[in-house]
Amino acid sequence: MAELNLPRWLAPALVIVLIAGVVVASRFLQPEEAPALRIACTDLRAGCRADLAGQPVELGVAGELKVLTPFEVWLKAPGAGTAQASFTMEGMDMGFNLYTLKPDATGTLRARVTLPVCVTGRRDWIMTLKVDGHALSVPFVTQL
Ligand SMILES: [Cu+2]
Repeated sequence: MAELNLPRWLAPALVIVLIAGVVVASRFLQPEEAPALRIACTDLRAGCRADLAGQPVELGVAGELKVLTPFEVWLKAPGAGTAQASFTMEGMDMGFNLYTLKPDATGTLRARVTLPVCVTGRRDWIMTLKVDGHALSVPFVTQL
C-alpha cells in the first residue's frame, strides 16, 4: 500500500477551510434577522400606520379579536413581496402558527387567522408581521 506523503500543514489547513465553509454556508441558510420592530397599535380594528424599513405601511384586523374565531389580518405595504403573520405570547411559545398574507384585487395583503386558547388563560398576544425579511410586532389583547 502506497503511503501518501502529504505536507504536515495540509490537514489543519483543510480543517480551517472546512470550518470557514460551514460558517459561510450557515450565514446563507439562516440569514441574521434584525429584531422585530415593536409598535403600539391601540385599536387594531381601526388600523395603524407604521414605518417598516423606511417604508410606510398600514396594518390592522377585520372581525372580532377573539380566540377560536377567524378574523382577518390586513397589511397595506406598497411594493411588498412576501408577508407572513405569526402569533406568540411574551415568554410563551403558543405553538407553530404562520400565515401567509395574499394580495386581494386592490393589492392589500390579507390572511385569515384563528388563534388558539391559551392554557393559562392569558389574552395578551403579539402579532409579528414579516415583510420581505423585516419584522414588525404588535401587541394586542383578545376579547373575552
Ligand atoms: Cu399563552
